[in-house]
Amino acid sequence: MTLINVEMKDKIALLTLNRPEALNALNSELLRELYDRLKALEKEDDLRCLVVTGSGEKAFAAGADIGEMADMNPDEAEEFAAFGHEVFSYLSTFPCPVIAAIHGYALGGGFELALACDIRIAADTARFAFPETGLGITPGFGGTQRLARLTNAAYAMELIFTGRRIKGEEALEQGAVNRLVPASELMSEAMKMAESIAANAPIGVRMAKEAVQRGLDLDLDTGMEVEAELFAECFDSSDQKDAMQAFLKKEKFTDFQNK
Ligand code: DAK
Repeated sequence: MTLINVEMKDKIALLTLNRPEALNALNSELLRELYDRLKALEKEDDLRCLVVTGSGEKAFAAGADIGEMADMNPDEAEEFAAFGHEVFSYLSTFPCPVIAAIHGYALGGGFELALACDIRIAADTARFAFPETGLGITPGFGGTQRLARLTNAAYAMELIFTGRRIKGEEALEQGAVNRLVPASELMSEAMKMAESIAANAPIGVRMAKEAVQRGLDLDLDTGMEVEAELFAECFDSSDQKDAMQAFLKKEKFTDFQNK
């Protein structure tokens, strides 16, 4: 059985965590498969956007697999942590946008998986929390860092220290998700957003993602320099030339070649 289903829909890859009997809990096998699938997808020249979701009605992902972690010794925990970090940072720097489509539970590592994506769309059934401190650990897949950057440090600390479970409305209000939609519209909204990204020039989208991400760790002036450098790289592409020429001829250009 495969733990990650991948469906290509035109230029969009839909990745579905496929472990519904364990609420898509993230074990090493699933993380390994996610990593391998991403590596294979990176080679697809036509790929423009990824959408990540969970299978079943109940969960996006209910966290790292507690059964697997429970008896780990420190060496095993370190290995699990190192590989998990590699997978999550690969996902977050993947060379096209990644949208999380979240329904049901997004807890602990599941919340962190959503936070590692570029954009989050939540269904009204979504429930977010960091239960880790109640299990004697800290969030370890980037939650302490990403939630604090996305919302603010005090809010991230409140959620992490208390383990309080929040609904989509609060996540939206705090900026932890981009959009909140009825569950029945979750996938169509996520695909619609992916399609509008896929309609743009891959080089522009890719460089913009890199500029935003690198800039988050920089002061404004250095961030502007990074932006200028990535802006300049776009001028090496035929997509930029073709799209601008088409504009000058008052034509609409949609035939981006990723070149
Ligand atoms: N791990 C393993 N199995 C899980 C699971 C999880 N996180 N969450 C649910 N399951 C399994 C349940 O054990 C159950 O399996 P069976 O008993 O049927 O075999 C099945 O999924 C259905 O769950 P329930 O029967 O419990 O369903 P309910 O509707 O009653 O409750 C629930 C749903 C989501 C409220 C409940 O399952 C629950 O509380 N789950 C645990 C949620 C949780 O605490 N998540 C955080 C895990 S800790 C690190 C990296 C990562 C992390 C830490 C460090 N480093 C790199 C250092 C991350 C840690 C975590 O995510």
